[in-house]
Amino acid sequence: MKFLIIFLLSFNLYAIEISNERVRLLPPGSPTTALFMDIENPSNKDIYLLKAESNISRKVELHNHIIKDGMMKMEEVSKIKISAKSKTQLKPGGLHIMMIGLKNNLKEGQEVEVKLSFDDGKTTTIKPKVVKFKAHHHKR
Ligand SMILES: [Cu+2]
Repeated sequence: MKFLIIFLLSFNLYAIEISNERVRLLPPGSPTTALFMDIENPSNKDIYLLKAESNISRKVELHNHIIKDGMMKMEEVSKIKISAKSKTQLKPGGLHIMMIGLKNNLKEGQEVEVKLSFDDGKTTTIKPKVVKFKAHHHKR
């Protein structure tokens, strides 16, 4: 019985796997930036990211990009779904975490602390680095 409980606890700890986390470096004076990552859910249950918090900005919001009247726009979303046995990618042009009202200019290579809260009551703190993104071109 003891073994079973320990097994379940450790399984829960690894219900979410985060990789490729990075914060976009923007020119000094930029009021906002975005955080991207891959979130993997190896469990049998859908999990939702509900909240992100960081002390580098006044506000942190979950965002998605939508096409409205032929224009790409950002929109706040209340949660981000990570389906059972799958991976959700937060990436440029798609889902992302928006840091609004940066308190200081971010430096390349700087580590940022971000706390993520999920709907199963768990939280995890990640330390993404600030990185320069390569200019990307839209494929047609
Ligand atoms: Cu945004």
